[in-house]
Amino acid sequence: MTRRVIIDTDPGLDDAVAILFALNCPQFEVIGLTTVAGNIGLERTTTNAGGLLAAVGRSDIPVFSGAAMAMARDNIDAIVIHGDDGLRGVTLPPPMVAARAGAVDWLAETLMAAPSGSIDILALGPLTNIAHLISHHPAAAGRIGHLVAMGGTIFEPGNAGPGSEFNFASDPEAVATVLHSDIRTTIVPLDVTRRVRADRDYVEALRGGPAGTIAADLLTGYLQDDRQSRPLHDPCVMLLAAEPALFALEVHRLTVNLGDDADAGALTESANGSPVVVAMRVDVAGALALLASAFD
Ligand SMILES: [Ca+2]
Repeated sequence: MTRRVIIDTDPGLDDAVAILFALNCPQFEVIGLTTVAGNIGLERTTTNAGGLLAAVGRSDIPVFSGAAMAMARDNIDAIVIHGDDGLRGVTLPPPMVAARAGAVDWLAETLMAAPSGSIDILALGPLTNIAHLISHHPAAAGRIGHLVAMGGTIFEPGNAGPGSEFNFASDPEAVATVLHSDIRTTIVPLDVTRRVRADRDYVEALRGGPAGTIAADLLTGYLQDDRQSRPLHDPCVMLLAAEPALFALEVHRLTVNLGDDADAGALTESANGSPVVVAMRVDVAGALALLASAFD
């Protein structure tokens, strides 16, 4: 069955590959992209989102720009990984259609206009937009069918702080807002995303159609510095939404570190934490095969 989805994103190399997969995956009808500052500033993530849609002839899908700043702290960014354009220098065409401002208001209007529970949100960046939606439009937020978010780590070392993951460290207050909400949420942490890795042979095999070639070019940028393989963090969100049986899901009771220390945004298991579904293991071969299948 096709699910209507909105992708909330900060592209970003692995975001871009995740979006291309979703556009090619028959399980999804992508009804819009909302952008957030994260991997790089908001202006660039918004341009990248529109450019990606233009590159694959899908400028019928609207782009709405959202939060330029985290809820309560300064932005961090990931230029070292993603390059200063967020895409490691892969050139996309300019957007065919200008993005509009007001992602959070558009999310609210769209959710209110659709049957309750009929739209899922696939969140690939800091959760700032979703948290603003919950805070300012709680009735609309309550109509989200399923929120699947890449972020956090349970047992793996962090990639922002010793125990904190980049998306969640970028806006810990937003994570807390989501965890405290009643939205049906599944978190896809580093424990899973670090297992699903692309190496050069895998990337080259994606080439063929236009979307596969763009995905391969993007991932080639991600593999530079002679790395053997790189994790496909954000695509795991799409893979879980498309084929949950590939993942082992567990309910964990989690709190998020709201301090100012190096581990801000880290998750901790706690008896009085919020229960949330977490993907803890993945069928790696199945996940990589499903991702590649969309680019055949
Ligand atoms: Ca991302």
